[in-house]
Amino acid sequence: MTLEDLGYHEELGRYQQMQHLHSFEIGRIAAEHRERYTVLTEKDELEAEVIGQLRFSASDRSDFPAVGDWVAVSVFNESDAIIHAIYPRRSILERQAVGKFGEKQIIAANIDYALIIQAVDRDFNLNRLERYLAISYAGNIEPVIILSKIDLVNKDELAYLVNKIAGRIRNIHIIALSNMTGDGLEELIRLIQKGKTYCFLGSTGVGKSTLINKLAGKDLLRTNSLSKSTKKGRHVTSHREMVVLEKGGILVDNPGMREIGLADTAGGLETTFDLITELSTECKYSDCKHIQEDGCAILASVDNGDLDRAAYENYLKMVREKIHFQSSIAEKRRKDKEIGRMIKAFMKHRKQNE
Ligand SMILES: Nc1nc2c(ncn2[C@@H]2O[C@H](COP(=O)(O)OP(=O)(O)OP(=O)(O)O)[C@@H](O)[C@H]2O)c(=O)[nH]1
Ligand SMILES: [Mg+2]
Ligand SMILES: [Zn+2]
Repeated sequence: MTLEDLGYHEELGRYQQMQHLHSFEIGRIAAEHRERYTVLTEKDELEAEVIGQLRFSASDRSDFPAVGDWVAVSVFNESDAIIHAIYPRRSILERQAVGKFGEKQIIAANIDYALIIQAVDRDFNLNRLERYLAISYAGNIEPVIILSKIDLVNKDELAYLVNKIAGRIRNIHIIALSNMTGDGLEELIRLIQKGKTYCFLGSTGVGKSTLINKLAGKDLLRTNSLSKSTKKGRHVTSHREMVVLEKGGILVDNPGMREIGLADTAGGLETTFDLITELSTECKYSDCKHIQEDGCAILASVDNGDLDRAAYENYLKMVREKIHFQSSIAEKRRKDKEIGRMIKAFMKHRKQNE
């Protein structure tokens, strides 16, 4: 495997020089299992841990490597390694950490395309699609919508669903496919380029791992159909994992996601709801919240049917969530500072009494 197969680009070389990282090998994080990482280099697949220094200076999870990260490693015992540094990230796909107040979780780093997969069955949900779009745009990542399991519906039912998406979400590539019949697979294969990284997102059971196995042409990943012992409805994929295609292209499989809480969404909502963004420039007041103000162009468009009411409501919900997250972060920082001050005072006191 060459570094180019792994998605290497020139900025990495420049950074390596600037930071004097030549004495280390460069590799990409392919999987994470509880603070141990699989790192792919030009020659090897390594099992790695982060160096203590990096661990101690980390202020939160995002200072640790994530799947997709480029890292500087030193190798020992042939296949063990220490991660010394993380290269700057070109893009970050992140969400609110589930159940952790004011924290973010990196889903994957250095992603070019987010392949957002929804099955045509009960999984289909436009509000959730918009959530995935928001985190993709916020991370500077191009989203593509994949409607999976189209073997379960007829042509008319499929057209109805595609229209529903198109009626609410503009400027988006939609690929409808079936892993069973192979319909639509060619269209996805045409999208996949050598050296580019594709992150598969979606609920559990929509067929992410099955699709990656199809694209790879072999059963690399465990899927529901292969594990008879797994009960229906249980998550099959348990951790993120990168697969490098022989034909080129890097795919990242994910466990099914239930919650896609918005974290930092700079630009994410504005791009996802581009119609609302456009309309907001026509509101009478420049600080319009679009809830009940006079002369609100957005409310007027909802009333006359130009703007989908459900999209508008989803937008408001996500704006509130974003504001809430930002205030949780501020609160968390305040608390961390307080704890920092307490530790400092304690150390000082201890020194004085030595
Ligand atoms: N009818 C139909 N079933 C499919 C298709 N693709 C996958 N399946 C089935 O859906 C189930 C789930 O597939 P997986 O690939 O494991 O789903 P996943 O998205 O990776 O699920 P998690 O790993 O739990 O997130 C399996 O039983 C597959 O056989 C499809 O195109 N059509
Ligand atoms: Mg899976
Ligand atoms: Zn308004």
